[in-house]
Amino acid sequence: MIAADIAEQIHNKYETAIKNGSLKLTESTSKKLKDSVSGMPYLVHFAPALAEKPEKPVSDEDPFENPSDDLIVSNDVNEDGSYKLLLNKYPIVPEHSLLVTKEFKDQASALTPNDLMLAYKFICKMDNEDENSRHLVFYNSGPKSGSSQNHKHLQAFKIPSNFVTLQDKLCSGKEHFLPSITDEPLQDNRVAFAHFVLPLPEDSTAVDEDLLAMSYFSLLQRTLTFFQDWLNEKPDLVKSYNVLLTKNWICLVPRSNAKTTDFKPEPKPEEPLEKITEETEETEETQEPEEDLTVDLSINATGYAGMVLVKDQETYDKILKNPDLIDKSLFECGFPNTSDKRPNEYNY
Ligand code: B4P
Repeated sequence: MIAADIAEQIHNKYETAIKNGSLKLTESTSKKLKDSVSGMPYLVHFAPALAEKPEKPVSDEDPFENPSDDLIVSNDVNEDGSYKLLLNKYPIVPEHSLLVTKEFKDQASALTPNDLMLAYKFICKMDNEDENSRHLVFYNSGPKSGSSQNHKHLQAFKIPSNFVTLQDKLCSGKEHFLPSITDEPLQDNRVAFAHFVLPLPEDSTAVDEDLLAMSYFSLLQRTLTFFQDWLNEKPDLVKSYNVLLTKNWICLVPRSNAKTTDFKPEPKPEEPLEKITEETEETEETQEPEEDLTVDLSINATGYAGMVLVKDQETYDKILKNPDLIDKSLFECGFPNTSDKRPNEYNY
């Protein structure tokens, strides 16, 4: 059972950790943007100080095994010996916390019904803090999901006020359902990347382990299908995905790359030499230099709720000029949207 005053405990621990220097909030500026095609809202955090941070942990040590007391909010947050609650040592938003398994478990392992219920109850307790407070719990699973630590952990922070995510829009006014042959999970066909969303019951007392587990596994089944289907074209694919959970919905996103710079575009089919020569002759004088659309983004689960972390000025400038580059990046780190495909076309 999670303590009724857990939000207050996190707040107090965070304030103390900031004061005594055990934790440092990295400064960032934030900008709201919107995709011109899908209308997907984005919140871009620009944190140039993070460019200095190594991408991979510098040592193999597990930071969650014996964390500093200054970061431990609870050693047994669910009072069942399964999870501890820590403060994130390197946050860019205040009170970013981590639900970490007490015993080492692999970050690539599936969420259990107990993990899901704990995450949901945690959100309910945190959202109760005040009526405008909404929290996101997320799980970066597998090497391409954006995760940097292998010890199983879920992360949680408050969704910035007045920020409406893609999933909020998709689920607005929709009742909970489980997918069936006639009812596919929700997926917005205006964004380029695959994502699977289910609304959760409005009444939290109707949500139990079974409902969460059935929702999660039905989305996981669709998510993992990509790794079977793409095996011939991309034999190096490793099973990776993101889970995003709020009080209102659950979303899974299959992942192909952790960073946009890892994306390898499909080679263009070769054109006959004759044709290329002709076209070159005709267009030589009028051709404009192509706009450089490459950006350097590392994307974790939060990106697929529209919250994007940018560490370098060049990428930030490009995104401000052309916010549609975010959809392109989410696509490059995910898989193509499947909302136009019928379930029997991708064989579950
Ligand atoms: P992972 O799932 O493994 O990785 P991540 O959140 O993508 O963060 P990463 O570590 O790759 O850092 P990044 O530069 O992308 O989570 C591991 C978590 O454990 C991280 O939160 C990490 O900070 C934390 N951690 C590591 N060592 C720790 C220790 N000794 N004690 C306690 N906690 C420890 O991102 C930099 C930061 O920004 C991360 O905190 C990340 O979670 C956060 N972030 C990224 N995108 C964000 C967004 N859109 N909004 C708000 N915060 C965001």
